[in-house]
Amino acid sequence: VPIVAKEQLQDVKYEKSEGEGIAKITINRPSKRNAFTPRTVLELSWCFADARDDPKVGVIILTGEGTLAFCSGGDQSVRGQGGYVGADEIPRLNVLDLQIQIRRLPKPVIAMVAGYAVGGGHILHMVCDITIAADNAVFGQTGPKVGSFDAGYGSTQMARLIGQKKAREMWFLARMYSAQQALDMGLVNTVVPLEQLEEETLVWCREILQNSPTAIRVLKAALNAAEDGHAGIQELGGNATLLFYLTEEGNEGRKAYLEKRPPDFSKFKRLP
Ligand code: 1HA
Repeated sequence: VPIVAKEQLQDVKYEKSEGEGIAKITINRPSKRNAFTPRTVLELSWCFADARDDPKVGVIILTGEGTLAFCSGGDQSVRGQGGYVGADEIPRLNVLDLQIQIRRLPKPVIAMVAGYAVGGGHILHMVCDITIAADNAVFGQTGPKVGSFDAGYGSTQMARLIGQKKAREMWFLARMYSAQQALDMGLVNTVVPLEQLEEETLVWCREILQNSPTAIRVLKAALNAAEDGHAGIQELGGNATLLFYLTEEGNEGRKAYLEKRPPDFSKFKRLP
């Protein structure tokens, strides 16, 4: 069943702060260390789409329920042949679509990590724009131990974040790393005592919300652009079109077409 309303959410909690511009998306499967199934991913995707489309939302927090885990990756108990299997019995790797959705979302997404961020859950925090970690956070890739790997952003984005040597270490040995080690590697932005995690995350959100939404939107696209190839240029280019549509020059073309007259661009300056 496709998700069309908040009332349908089972695996995920979705909250919006009244008047503050912050949306919070919480993976709510604490008994499984917030592992995701295809359904969880579908629900997360619905929340991110809502947060993207809501003009009142300026920043999004992604987190996990409880203090033991942010997310432990794909739920191995529903892993079948060819992917993770949901009610429709179709094996899926739909978290890959979710990674793209977070990356392309024109608003900052902040991962708020307490406890384990491992496997596919570790990749989710890496594709977020900023990571605030509690001092009990543990980071790692388990793929080579459980027969999995992410050869997409899970590899390329990791190498960008921590460098090639460290990325190879993290994947080949599949060790766990403390919050402090993650900070030293450049994997997270800051580490705070667990009791202050939410408070500190809100401080970062509020600081971002005071700044120009357009500047932040274009910067996110710019920071993605080179690494995302044609898709990255398209994202950045879309921002140029958006800004152009807001100008008088852009609107002269549309008006002229509708008025069935030639466009008159003569008054628009060619700046150096
Ligand atoms: O690599 C990909 C993908 C690649 C390409 C495209 C798509 C991908 C999609 C997904 C993934 C992956 O995520 S592969 C990696 C899958 N994840 C893991 O290998 C992590 C497995 N979990 C653990 O290593 C540990 O549970 C833990 C380090 C996160 C926490 O350890 P802790 O605190 O000792 O708790 P533990 O007792 O192990 O777990 C609590 C309960 O949660 C257990 O269930 P119970 O015995 O109470 O019934 C445990 O089985 C369950 N659980 C935890 N993580 C998962 C899980 N059950 C299913 N799947 C899990 N990921």
